[in-house]
Amino acid sequence: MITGFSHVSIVVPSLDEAAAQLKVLYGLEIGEIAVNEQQGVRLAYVELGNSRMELMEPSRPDSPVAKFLEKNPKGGIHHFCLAVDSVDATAQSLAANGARVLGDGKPQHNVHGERIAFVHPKDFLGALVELEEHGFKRA
Ligand code: CMX
Repeated sequence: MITGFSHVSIVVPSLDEAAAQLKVLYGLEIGEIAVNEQQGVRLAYVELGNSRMELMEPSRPDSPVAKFLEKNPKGGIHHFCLAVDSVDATAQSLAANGARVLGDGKPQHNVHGERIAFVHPKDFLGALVELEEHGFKRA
């Protein structure tokens, strides 16, 4: 069951350059940079009070996010993320209703260790959606 909105995620060619631009133009600070090896991303968050923005760059050449940058060299919105009470239960319910949950079925985790899953964009109005277990409550 969807319980809230978690974040919007933007892929950037360079986290350092993105951080500098957000600081100079908007007075926004990025948090600590972390690496999620499983997902192949180096990432940081901009806390916005009622929500957050996630900035990601590839952490290795075969990162899925590197593929995104090949198609969008200047970066752009990659996905948005909804909090759910249970990734497994939500994925099962989606599958039962014909929506495709991406991946090979192995559990995936975000940088906080929470369970995540991605829904095929064609089954969510054309947008890539991440489901994050309890992500909203962490805020
Ligand atoms: N926006 C829109 N469509 C996208 C997309 C995007 N950002 N990324 C992929 N797609 C489309 C593909 O074109 C493909 O469409 P078709 O089936 O019509 O050809 C479809 O979605 C499936 O993509 P795929 O690459 O074939 O499927 P995979 O299962 O190999 O991988 C995905 C899908 C989205 C999980 C992977 O490409 C990806 O982006 N992984 C990174 C996930 C991520 O952002 N993790 C960060 C976690 C952050 C944290 O630690 O907190």
